[in-house]
Amino acid sequence: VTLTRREDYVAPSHWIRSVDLTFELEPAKTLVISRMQVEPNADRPGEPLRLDGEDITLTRVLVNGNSVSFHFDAGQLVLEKLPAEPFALEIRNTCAPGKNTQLSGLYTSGGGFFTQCEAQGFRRITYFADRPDVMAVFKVTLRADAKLYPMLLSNGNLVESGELPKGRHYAVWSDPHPKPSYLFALVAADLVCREQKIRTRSGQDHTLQVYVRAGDLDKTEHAMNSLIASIAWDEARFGLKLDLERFMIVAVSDFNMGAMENKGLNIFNTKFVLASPATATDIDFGNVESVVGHEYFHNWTGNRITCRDWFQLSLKEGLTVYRDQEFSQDMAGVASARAVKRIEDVRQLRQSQYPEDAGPMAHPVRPDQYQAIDNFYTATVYDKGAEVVRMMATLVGRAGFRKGMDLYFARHDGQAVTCDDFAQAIADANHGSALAERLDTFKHWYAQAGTPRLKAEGSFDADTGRYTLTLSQHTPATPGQPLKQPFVIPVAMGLLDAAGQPITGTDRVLVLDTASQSWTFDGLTAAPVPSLLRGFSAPVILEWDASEAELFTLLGHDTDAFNRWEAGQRLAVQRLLAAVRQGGDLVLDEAFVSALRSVLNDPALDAAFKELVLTLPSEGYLAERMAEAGEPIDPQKIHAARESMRAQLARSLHADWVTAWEQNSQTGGYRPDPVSCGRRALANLALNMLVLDGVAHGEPLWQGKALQRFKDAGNMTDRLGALAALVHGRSSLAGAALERFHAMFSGEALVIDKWFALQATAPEQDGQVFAQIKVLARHPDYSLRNPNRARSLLLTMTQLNPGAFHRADGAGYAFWADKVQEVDGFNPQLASRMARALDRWRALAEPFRSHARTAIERIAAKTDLSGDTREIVTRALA
Ligand code: BAL
Ligand code: ZN
Repeated sequence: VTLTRREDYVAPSHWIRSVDLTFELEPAKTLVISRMQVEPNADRPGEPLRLDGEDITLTRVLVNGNSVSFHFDAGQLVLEKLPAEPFALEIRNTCAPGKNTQLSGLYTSGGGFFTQCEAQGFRRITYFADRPDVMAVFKVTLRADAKLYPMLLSNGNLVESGELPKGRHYAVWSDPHPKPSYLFALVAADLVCREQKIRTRSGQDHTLQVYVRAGDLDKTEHAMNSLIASIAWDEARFGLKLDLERFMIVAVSDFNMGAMENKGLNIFNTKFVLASPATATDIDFGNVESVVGHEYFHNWTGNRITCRDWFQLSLKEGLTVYRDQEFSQDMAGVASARAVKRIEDVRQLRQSQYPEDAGPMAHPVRPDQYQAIDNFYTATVYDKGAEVVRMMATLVGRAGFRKGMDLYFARHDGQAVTCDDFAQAIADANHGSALAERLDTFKHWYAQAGTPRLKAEGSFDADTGRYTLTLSQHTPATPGQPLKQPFVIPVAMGLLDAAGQPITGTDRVLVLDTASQSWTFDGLTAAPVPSLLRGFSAPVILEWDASEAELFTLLGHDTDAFNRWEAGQRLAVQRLLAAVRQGGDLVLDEAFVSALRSVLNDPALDAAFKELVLTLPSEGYLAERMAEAGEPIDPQKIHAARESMRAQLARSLHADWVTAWEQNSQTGGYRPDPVSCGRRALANLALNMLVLDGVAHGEPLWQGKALQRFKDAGNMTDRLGALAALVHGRSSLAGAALERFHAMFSGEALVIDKWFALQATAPEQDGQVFAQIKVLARHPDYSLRNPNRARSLLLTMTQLNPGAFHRADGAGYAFWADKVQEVDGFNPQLASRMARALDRWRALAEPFRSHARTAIERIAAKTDLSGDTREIVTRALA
């Protein structure tokens, strides 16, 4: 296994200025002819040209039309004694798309041809300098059977097409924008297309197309609308225009990632394109909007300006996640709906990135080394990377950030650059700003792994009326980084009085850039309640020893919706962890229950916000809080405590849940707008609680109502919500409803994924859920070959159902290890994702810890384990 290091970067020996590719497409053996214009890099004269290639067969190499000597070294094709002047290089090779089960490079899915080249898939198509700093103009000729593959697509513009002998046809595509090989794409398949012509604000005409299988055209309207909205948003917010006449999105059902931003030809996992009210939930509609936006926004942040090397991945991913989050917030509109989106994003960050930062895979936003780059498409690079960009925007202000982006494009359009270049542009456009003044310290966010602990201590001097707030920071060691420098931490805050009213003039953004610092607030008449880290202004863990009274005040009154929600979560976490520690029963206090009741019944609050406040912190989140406190994680005790709290909230708020249901369960004709989505979410939570309580007390009323709702529902959100209430409540009506659901949607792959996932999230009791998951793994509809289907059961269980996965007998881990080994045999990228499930094994209590170690060691013992999965298990055991 070789380690690639950031510090070893050297510019390429040769530039490839243009590529003319011809594909003779056949599943068993596809012929690829690549004609390149190559220019030696004047800074590295006389060096050999090394081309990457993997799982392909070379048949010819010509330099300026003549044969040339070559050899292979470490998987690369090495050409020596090359001309010192620019030259023509022709390579012929074959590949076998029909046998490509890794779904990287050129592969077949559902009888069509598709590609995935990021990060290193292009080398599985032809020999090339497969690195992002080599940017070429591509011309692509596709030749294939006309009946089987009527649509022939590649990047850029269609310049020619026609018939060929023997029932074949061809198409020639030309992309005028130089691009790295990871942005190459082709599609040859039997697809239909939704097309729309638009004229943008600046008066340019474009053709937008969404390509899908014949039966799916009715599920493309939302993706098209999302694309149109994305184009308008990027032009309005950042002045960035669509630079292509034609922009295409293609849906494919076998796909490792969510989607891919290939220039002009985005290829999407069907999960993030297809949406109809009957088959997709509100969450799916939101995801389609954000992923369509994300891939579109890459056209500038990723494609026009790309990464110099893969260590800079967050240059495009962190920035583009930030942009898609801002887009979704702007689409949500009003402040309360924006806050809901922010809470959801933070919940996601803390659920997936915080454990990563605390475990064996901890790495900086800009990693220093990797074995398999595919393993670094992580929550750290994406979601923490987005928080780093958001902090810059906070430090320079909204207008300043726009100026910084303008400068970034002015300086670097058409280049392959680094995270330093980005940060420098934002700072240089904002001289004298809080960012520019401490840019070097700020960049620790790119270099240091680990989640900083931000400690807050307040003291009030009644004699002087002065409140002093002291903030200090500390970041625990992570693998390879024992000592950490202080970060620049923007802390948005304000003070409330004891009645919860904001104290005028106290709203600020404090910037902590040293180990510890104090701020004072004068003229106060009583001790204030601080509201700290508003809007989650930095990706840190806030250690603040708040009193119960302070948290109740914040939950009831803070002007910052994020901190209202956060106060409710803290109150729940304290109670849940106390119950786990005491190993005893959890008895809910009236103060907590009535605070939640007030939120639930507050007519001034949005349903969406109520649903977030009334949803308890996840078992995974609770586990991390325990680990932070240095206590071994006992997933079963956490599960028991959380279930107990759910049952008590179901009982003590019964009348309030009924009211919430009655007020929110009828949302009329389906529209996925924030208000209707919020009402459906709250109605579903209420129904869930009412069924749970009904089953616990042998009352059939709400189980019957849920079944009726399931049958009558006019959209998937309501239908799946009612089914989830029955399944999660362990109602005796659940089994028949599940069968009916399966029969109703047997032809809808994405809905069958939900059917598996729902059962994989059922709250565990006496091992029944795990037993059912094992049965489902043998269901005729189950398959590990399709990534969405594989994830629907396995990743759902390992990520979202700790109660089922973490068993005292270790059977959950053994089952997982078997599946990881099996998947590793044909799709290493998928396997290495699944292999991350026990990253946090060292934080577990016994006997979980020992069983986990055994299971990881069993995976590691597989002799032909892929490099991707080996990196994960090796780090886990290190
Ligand atoms: N670039 C890989 C998929 C994405 O982040 O858009
Ligand atoms: Zn991306």
